[in-house]
Amino acid sequence: MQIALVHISKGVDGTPVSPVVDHLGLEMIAGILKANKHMVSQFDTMLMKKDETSLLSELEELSPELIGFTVNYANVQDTLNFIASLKELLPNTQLIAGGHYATFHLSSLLNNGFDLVVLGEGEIPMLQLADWGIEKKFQISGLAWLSGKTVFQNKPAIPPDLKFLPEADRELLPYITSFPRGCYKIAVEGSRGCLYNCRFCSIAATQSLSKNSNCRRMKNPVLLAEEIENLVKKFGIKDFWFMDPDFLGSSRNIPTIHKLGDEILRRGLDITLEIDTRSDAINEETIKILKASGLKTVFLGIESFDQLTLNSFSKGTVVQQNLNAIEILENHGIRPVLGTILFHPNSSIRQLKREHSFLRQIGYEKTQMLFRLKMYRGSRICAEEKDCGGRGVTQGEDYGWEINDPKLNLAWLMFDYCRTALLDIVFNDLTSLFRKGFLDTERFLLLTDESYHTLGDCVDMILEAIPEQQENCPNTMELQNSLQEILLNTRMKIFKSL
Ligand code: B12
Repeated sequence: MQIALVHISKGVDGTPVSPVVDHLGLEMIAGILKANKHMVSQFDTMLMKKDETSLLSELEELSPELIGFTVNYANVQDTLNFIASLKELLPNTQLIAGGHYATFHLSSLLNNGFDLVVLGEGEIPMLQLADWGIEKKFQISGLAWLSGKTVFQNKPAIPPDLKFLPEADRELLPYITSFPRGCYKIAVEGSRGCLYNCRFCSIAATQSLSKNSNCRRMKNPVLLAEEIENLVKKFGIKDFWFMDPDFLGSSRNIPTIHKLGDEILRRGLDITLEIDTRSDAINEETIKILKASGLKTVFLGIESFDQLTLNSFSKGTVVQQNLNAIEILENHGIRPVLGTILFHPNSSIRQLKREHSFLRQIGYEKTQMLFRLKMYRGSRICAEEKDCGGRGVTQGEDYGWEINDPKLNLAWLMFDYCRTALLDIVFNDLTSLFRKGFLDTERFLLLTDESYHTLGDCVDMILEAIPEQQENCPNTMELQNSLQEILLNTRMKIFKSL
């Protein structure tokens, strides 16, 4: 069968602060389909620098029987607009949506033009659909569709052991290497699933749909090192990003991780690695081994430096573990990128002050610059918090819940005002200079850090102005003017240094 897989990619710039990444989910689906003799073409608008009009005519010409779209919060509206035009050109092609967003928003996607939604992992349902045809949809686990106005939904598929999945199909990788080094990363995976069940997380939510909570499936480390070596040899690629929700996992997984590190080192690949993990999994020995094999950056799901907040998220970590992890990474010269959730339904000014006392020391430039909880539909917090009523983040919205306390809301508004102004320096001014060749990667990153670091000064001012106890809120205009001064100074300092 002829199949197309499409990623209408939004929200990535192809710069050192916002590198392009290939879509491993679609590459894995293409891998299993091709291994089973189906004809598959992949399209990624960012990687291929393709606009939506030319994509439309290419798809019309190809005229596949199935087209799968990966849908997320950032691209859902553009994808829906796109399929509205596509349906006119290819009325008989089945349009399928997949991914985390699709899994939890299947009804609105089906009501807005998609013929099918695949819940959770897509390899097996897509293969069965391609092998058996749409008529057999009743027998294919993980499929949802509309009949009249009613949504029909089969049970989610049982996620397969990773050893049964063929390798990802990397046909689009030659496009990615047209970006300068440092502006792209190649997606690989060592595992799927997470052993934990944090209340805010939609990965845990997807796992629990298929009754697969607290399970982690790992790849064979020798085969994975071989896969990486082949990518290096075939495409000359050097920078890898592990997509695992939690790369290190529990202490039982550590021997496998060490084996992978040793295997990569033994092959002398001279590559860089980035992983996502939890603070309680960071230990000296593992970090030493991974550093030797190329580890450069670790995204740490810190969430908070306030124990009550960590407990309320069912995170299962303590503040000291967060601090230890950061220290270990920095001692080894590895860059931590801290995922933080400072604003959530139980936040208070007192808690923010506690968080700030740590982040002021660590430096806000080490954070991901996202600070407010996103209520992902499907997550426990989204179902349980009355503020949100289970709807979660919807199209055109950022967070999916309101802040009711006026003081906290003011703190957020000021925080966000500064955050966006600093992001603007990086994503507009510095990015444009970088693109014109006035800044190299190293300087771009240095100036980015300098910009983000300023958030610490801003938060000092915000928290000083908003009292914990007193009823009255401060004068917003005055506070905003003072913040603007700090932000203007930062901007000027950065531009003077150029
Ligand atoms: C890498 C990554 C990114 C990269 C993008 C990589 C890329 N090219 O897509 C970057 C940093 C750019 C990114 C951005 C965003 N991301 Co992101 N990202 C991830 C991350 C860490 C790994 C994704 C991955 O490759 N997983 C491994 C592959 C094998 O799995 P997969 O992609 O999920 O695909 C499988 C299934 O989902 C499904 N599937 C996916 N697409 C399709 C399509 C079809 C047709 C079918 C049948 C099945 C199917 O089948 C695949 C194979 O089993 C995940 C967390 C995680 N560990 O999964 C978050 C995650 C997917 N991202 C998330 C979000 C919200 C975003 C943003 C919307 C954030 C934002 N507000 O800007 C943006 C979207 C921008 C965009 N690309 O359009 C959320 C999604 C939450 C949700 N409930 O929807 C996640 C789960 C993280 C989280 N919990 O916060 N992200």
